[in-house]
Amino acid sequence: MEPVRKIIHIDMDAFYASVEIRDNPRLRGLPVIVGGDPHSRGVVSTCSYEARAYGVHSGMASSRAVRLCPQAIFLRPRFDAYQEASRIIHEIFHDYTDQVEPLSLDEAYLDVTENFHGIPYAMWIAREIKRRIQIETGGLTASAGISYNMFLAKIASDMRKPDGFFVIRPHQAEQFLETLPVGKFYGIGRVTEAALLADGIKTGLDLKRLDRQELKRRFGKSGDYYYDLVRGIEYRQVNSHREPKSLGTECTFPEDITDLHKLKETLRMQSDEVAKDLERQGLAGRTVTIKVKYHDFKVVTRSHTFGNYTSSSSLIGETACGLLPATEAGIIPVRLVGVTVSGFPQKKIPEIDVRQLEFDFGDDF
Ligand code: TTP
Ligand code: MG
Repeated sequence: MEPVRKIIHIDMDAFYASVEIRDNPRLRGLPVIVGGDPHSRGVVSTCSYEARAYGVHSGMASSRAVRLCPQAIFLRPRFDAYQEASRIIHEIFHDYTDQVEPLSLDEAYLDVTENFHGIPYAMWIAREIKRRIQIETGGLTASAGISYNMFLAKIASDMRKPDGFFVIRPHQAEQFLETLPVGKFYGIGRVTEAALLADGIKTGLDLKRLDRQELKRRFGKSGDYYYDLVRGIEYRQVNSHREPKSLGTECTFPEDITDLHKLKETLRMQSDEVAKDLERQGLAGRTVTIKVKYHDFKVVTRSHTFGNYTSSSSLIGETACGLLPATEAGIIPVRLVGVTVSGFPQKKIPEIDVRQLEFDFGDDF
């Protein structure tokens, strides 16, 4: 039988805010918010745990964050600094294995079942990675989750944040999942969560009581996935070659816009940005999508698909502008526009190697 996988999920704590505090230690212990202009409809990127105590969180309007925590230190993001810290932590990961799947600047999955140093326990590796991150980034902390599949490792890394370390062993998984709120299950977003809660399905145990048929009715093709997941079984594998499905950018205007020229100018600039990004990643796509958010927060998207792949800034820009008349922009004031390119060439996906789980894994983790 194949060995049980040993998966580590690492997630930096209050990442952008922690970098800011590292670079300006006088901020330590204070509520620090990193985000867009509170006077100009910016949003919170993240905040220190001290600010979280006031109810501030990622994605919240900066103006609201300031009302909740008027004494907060408000900082604009410095992406270069975050990218540099990200580079360091990803280099550390690759010292142990090539099986690293980055999820974002501050987060990755590692499959350390086999690792470069022959270290037998994932826990040892996770401890060492945490320690090295702290030393090599000049004081940033990460949380680590360890388990035998990706979902459980990710849940585990969230359990003891910040500076967390949490292991979910195979024999603990099912019981652990039974008490987990449904909103924490992989892929269950806010809308699905609300629908489940409305039907009294609150925890993993409630989810486990649904048969395959019912799960398929609720989740479509993913029904089988959830049937297994809630029983602690997940076949996803750490994919070190994962490529983005789309690349895009968007921006909120300081004031609502009705002027079509201005909207098109923004779309062209955004197309240029996306084209550069495509080029950097060696990608080209067939579908151009624009997103328009009206002043009342209603969102529409419009797409066009070509017969060929493109990464041309001017073609993406012209296509994006050409899609604008298919929206009510120019009539209804617009708050945000964005451009996305998707439809990248399909690479052949390797067959998923379905591994048997061995549940009496004991403490050898
Ligand atoms: P997260 O890992 O989600 O958050 P975090 O690292 O700030 O805090 P936690 O301790 O809970 O992990 O995101 C990583 C960074 O990505 C975060 O520091 C800022 C950025 N980010 C945004 O810009 N906007 C967002 O909505 C989110 C969620 C994150
Ligand atoms: Mg984080």
